[in-house]
Amino acid sequence: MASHNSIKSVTARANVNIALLKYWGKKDETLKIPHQSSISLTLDDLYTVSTLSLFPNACRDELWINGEEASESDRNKLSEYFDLVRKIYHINGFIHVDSHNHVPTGAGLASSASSYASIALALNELFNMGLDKIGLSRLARLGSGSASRSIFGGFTVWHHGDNHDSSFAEALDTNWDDLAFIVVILSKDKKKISSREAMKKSLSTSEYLHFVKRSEELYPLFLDAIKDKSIERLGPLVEESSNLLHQTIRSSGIDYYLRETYELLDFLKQIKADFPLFYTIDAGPNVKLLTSKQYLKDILNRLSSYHTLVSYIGKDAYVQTKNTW
Ligand code: 2P0
Repeated sequence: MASHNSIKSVTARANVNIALLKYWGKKDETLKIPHQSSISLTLDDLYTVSTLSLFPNACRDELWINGEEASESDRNKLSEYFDLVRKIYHINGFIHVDSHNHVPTGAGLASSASSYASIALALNELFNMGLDKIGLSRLARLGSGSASRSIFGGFTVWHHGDNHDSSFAEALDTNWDDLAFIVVILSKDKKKISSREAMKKSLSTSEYLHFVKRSEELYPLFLDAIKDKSIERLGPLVEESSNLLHQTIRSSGIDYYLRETYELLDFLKQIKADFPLFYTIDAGPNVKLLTSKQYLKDILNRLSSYHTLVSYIGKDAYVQTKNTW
């Protein structure tokens, strides 16, 4: 494969995604191959823009996040990813990354998915790797599992696969676009236990086997509900996958919910009686609510005492600019 071409700096943008059928746990830690397939929805207006540059005299990879030099541990994590990519794709050169997250700080929306997806897109251009979108999802997965799904807009499925080639995401062919997410921000604190650490702990629990088995059973039901554009069928599946995830995490002695999370879930019971409204919760205390656009205004009125933000369905990741010098 080609090493440097004439392009020396590339800027790419990718949106965050919310898992509807959750990914949790890896059978290959290095390649980030999951035990089960997952399904997500890519959001708009919540995204990362990353500029990757090649400087001739660089002696290590560099990482800047939101205009500030990243911590040594974040830089090392990214450098480990680049080491893996350099090895698998036979490319050379240290890379300077300048990443900007357009996600409200502490909103509990994982930016690792949008970050690594944007980095993968830029890498492909910078090193003239010639990857198609499925290839890009493999490349993004090596950085963070959920990033494989942020290459695509709309509904996306990540096929678990068994190795680097067979584990990739792709878009589900649907034009269902009247959905909206309300993110209810209950805490802005950085989580104490990373998803990566928590996943490892879950693997040794007996609940985890149930998580994988039930997720596999849910998978075709999700596909049917999405194909039929039925929020009444999709919503309960989304809640079941979220509950399954948190039961599994709790069985390893970790609980990402706060008192406020439990209180909100209780409060939601009243609103859920009046509207199609379904919750999903990731590795943090904040709550994401899935509904149809037509009910948004009324639901937001009922949630007026909460800090919320609204997001709709977003598009594929894309390259913004390429520069030579
Ligand atoms: C998901 N999460 O499907 C699940 C649901 C959080 C809960 O993927 O170790 O940052 O980099 O592969 O992708 C968060 O985990 O973990 C995640 P790594 P990642 O979105």
